[in-house]
Amino acid sequence: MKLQNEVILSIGSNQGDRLENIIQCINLIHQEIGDVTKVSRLYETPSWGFESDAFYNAAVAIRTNKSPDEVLVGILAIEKKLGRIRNIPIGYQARTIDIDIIFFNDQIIETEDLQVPHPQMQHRLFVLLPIKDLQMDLVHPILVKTISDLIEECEDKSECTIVSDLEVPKRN
Ligand code: PH2
Ligand code: MG
Ligand code: MG
Repeated sequence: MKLQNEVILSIGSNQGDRLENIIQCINLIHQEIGDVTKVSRLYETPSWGFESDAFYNAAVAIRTNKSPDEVLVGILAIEKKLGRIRNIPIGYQARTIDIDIIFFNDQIIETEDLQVPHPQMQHRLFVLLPIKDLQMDLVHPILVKTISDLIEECEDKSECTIVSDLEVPKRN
């Protein structure tokens, strides 16, 4: 049966073995949330919005029959498995792994737990550049702009460098 939902996830790590964290994360997403169909290149990006070590960032596209809430539950479980400790939020903190839902089909979701599209994505080059690598002709359902448009208009000019290619996990 065809998996119904196309979901774009942004992944970041700035603590521990960043490469290992990102690779493990992609594999766990594939095992536990949905088929990973596309993977961006890996970027090193300066910490945005808080003083901390540089991040590794990437993006993936998945296909899944899970609902947005079910995807979120899966994400939180993977973050926990990869050693993320969530303290009482006092702004941003360094983390072994962070997984954010950027798009869920072209749906607009506003609940207490989840906002999709991710409300900050258009302001963050570390989200936009990896998503452009996916080459999917995505259009932001609220701003009605392509990823290339958003990159062009983005006020974030931070220096994001390509580290390496990343592999798409083998099909189950
Ligand atoms: N995530 C944040 C805040 N700042 N900066 C970079 N470079 N990469 C991130 O993934 C990131 C960030 C909040 O989740
Ligand atoms: Mg985040
Ligand atoms: Mg997050």
